[in-house]
Amino acid sequence: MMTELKTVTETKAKTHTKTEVPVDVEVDGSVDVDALPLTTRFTLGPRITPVQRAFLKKHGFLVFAKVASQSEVDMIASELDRIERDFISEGKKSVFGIPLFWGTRQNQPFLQRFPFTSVFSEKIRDFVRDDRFAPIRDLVGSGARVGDREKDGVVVNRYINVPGSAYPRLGWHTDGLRDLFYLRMPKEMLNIGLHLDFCDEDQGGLRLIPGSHTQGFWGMCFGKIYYTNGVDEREITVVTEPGDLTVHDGRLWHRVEKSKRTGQASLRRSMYVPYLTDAYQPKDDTSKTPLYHYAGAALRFAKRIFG
Ligand SMILES: O=C(O)CCC(=O)C(=O)O
Ligand SMILES: [Fe+2]
Repeated sequence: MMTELKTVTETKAKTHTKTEVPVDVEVDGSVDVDALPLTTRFTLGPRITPVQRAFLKKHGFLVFAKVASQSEVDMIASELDRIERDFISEGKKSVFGIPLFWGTRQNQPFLQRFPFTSVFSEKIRDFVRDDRFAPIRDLVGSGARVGDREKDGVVVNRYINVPGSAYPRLGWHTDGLRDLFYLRMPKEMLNIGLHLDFCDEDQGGLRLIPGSHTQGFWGMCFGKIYYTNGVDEREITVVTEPGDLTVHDGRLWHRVEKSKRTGQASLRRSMYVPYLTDAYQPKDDTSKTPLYHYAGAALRFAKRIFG
């Protein structure tokens, strides 16, 4: 019988208390996925297990504990600092048509969303191709490739709660807005996120509504108001440690909550790797800003003005 090691973090997300008791539990192949808590942190092995698949199908997300080491997390963080320095000296405003989100921090420019990082860093490019991610690629679809120059590439977000922050949080959305914008049903799409910082309830971070990936087209359009920020009673907090990997279905409603902390202690960095199976559509310096980026920006602007 298949045996799988599971880490469980008990978090009372609903009541927003902070009782986190990580426990390692042995789970055999016959485990009933309904019996697993939503706070389950799985271990990524050589293949995705049936239990992991069932959890993803039911809830629309998965958390894998400590997939990257601290030294890999540090490597990514320092590559970001280098890329930021280069972009500052070049006065860059966008990459391949995708706008850069610049904030300020201690009166210095601070880049809060880095698209296409693997184009600017060989180390990141190698890292996202590591063998340990092969089961994740297979989960997306056989033959899935890393879209270094497609969509927004390997994106890194840096959320921070400081006065000049352009990006302390991100309101409710599904990742299918682009397709909805073109009035077509988003295809099943998995988002693979690597989390560089410890993130508990107070740190804000990823909130999602489990099971909301099954809602269909209208639910994705109108299930919630895009880019609003309120707490939803169905939401859960995804608690992460540096190096944790999350998989979430792009049709799931999710948001990023603002940190209750301020300054350096509020920094949260997440890296999203696009694994793609559709036709190859690379971008370059002549690529135009996609229309849905304007739609997203307009919604965020309207929200700022009208509340
Ligand atoms: O930072 C995260 O974990 C989520 C970011 C996100 O949802 C997005 O960029 O679409
Ligand atoms: Fe998202």
